[in-house]
Amino acid sequence: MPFAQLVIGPPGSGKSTYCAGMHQFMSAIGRKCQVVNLDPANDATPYPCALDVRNLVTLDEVMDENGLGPNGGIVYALEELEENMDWLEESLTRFGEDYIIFDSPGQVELFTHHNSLRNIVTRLEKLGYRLVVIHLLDSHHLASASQYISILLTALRSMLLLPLPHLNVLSKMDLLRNHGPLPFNLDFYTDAQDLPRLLPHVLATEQGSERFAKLNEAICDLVDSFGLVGFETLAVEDKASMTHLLQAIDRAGGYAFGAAEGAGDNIWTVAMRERWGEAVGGVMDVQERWVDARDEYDEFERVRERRLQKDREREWRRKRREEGEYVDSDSDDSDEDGGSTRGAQGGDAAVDNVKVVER
Ligand SMILES: Nc1nc2c(ncn2[C@@H]2O[C@H](COP(=O)(O)OP(=O)(O)OP(=O)(O)O)[C@@H](O)[C@H]2O)c(=O)[nH]1
Ligand SMILES: [Mg+2]
Repeated sequence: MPFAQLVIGPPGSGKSTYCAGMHQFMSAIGRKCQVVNLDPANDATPYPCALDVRNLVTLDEVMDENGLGPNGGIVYALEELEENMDWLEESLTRFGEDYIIFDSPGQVELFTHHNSLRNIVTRLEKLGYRLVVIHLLDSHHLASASQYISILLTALRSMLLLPLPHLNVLSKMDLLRNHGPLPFNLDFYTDAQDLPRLLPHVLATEQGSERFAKLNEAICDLVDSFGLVGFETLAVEDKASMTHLLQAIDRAGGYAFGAAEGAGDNIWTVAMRERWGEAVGGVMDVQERWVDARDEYDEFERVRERRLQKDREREWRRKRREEGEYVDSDSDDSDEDGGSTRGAQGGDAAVDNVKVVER
């Protein structure tokens, strides 16, 4: 009963980067994981690619042979994959029970109104894969009320097309602050409730939107009253963010309730039982880390990393000396209690002085 994620999202929303980050993260917690590329246009994958759809079909071939452009080519290539599911099924058997992450193309129609991807995941489910859809949507859409309404609809549409556990994820949280202040706190957008409060902002900021006021209101009421859409957040290089997200994924796909020991990720099993993710990565933490106090946190983490690096170097030199090797001394070695002389007056003091809560 292997577990898997299907990573979808519009072009450039961060799918391949996420696959690389999640692969790295899982390797660090000891979970055996493979990334499978289902994007025939992915010329250079940022992760070690365990299986590549381009061994079956490439975008260039499809475009040349059928006189198609890139968008039509990708849809055609996915249809080819659907026709050749035996190839995929056979290739996957060599990964046994390993956790699989499927990277996919960014064509929105594939996960809103085209059947190939749905048929492919249905076949995977029949093979016993327990899939969770990770739908990445760029957080810059929060900066515009009408774009936010649009991504609510995209999320809803793919939830209807792909009937699987589904997590919508606002990606690139670390860049959100660059898009100016938001009229609401982050939890307003992640909870997606009380949406009619957005409407005055659509009217105030988007030219010509009065013509669509009733439509926007109806959409907000629809999403609001069914309570189906919500969002997780992600900054792919932030460990707290990845921890929080993987916990949510494991709960959604059932990994949290079985198989964890079987897959060998004991560190993670302990983390889940002790609910680490609840201490970090809550929505208001994310807002503080990436929106309200980003500079302070960045400085805090820079200085802390420098301090840790110095500690590692000092430890390394100490061990070499114990083994009788000659090692150049470092100015910080003179400090007998292991603290950094320079740091105590400079960088390290900054760690203690930064006015953010250490998480
Ligand atoms: N700052 C920041 N940049 C990110 C993050 N995730 C992705 N990116 C950047 O966003 C750009 C697009 O990322 P990709 O991973 O290629 O996006 P994709 O969804 O796979 O794109 P397509 O395959 O073309 O649909 C790259 O430049 C990434 O480095 C993030 O969390 N933070
Ligand atoms: Mg990609």
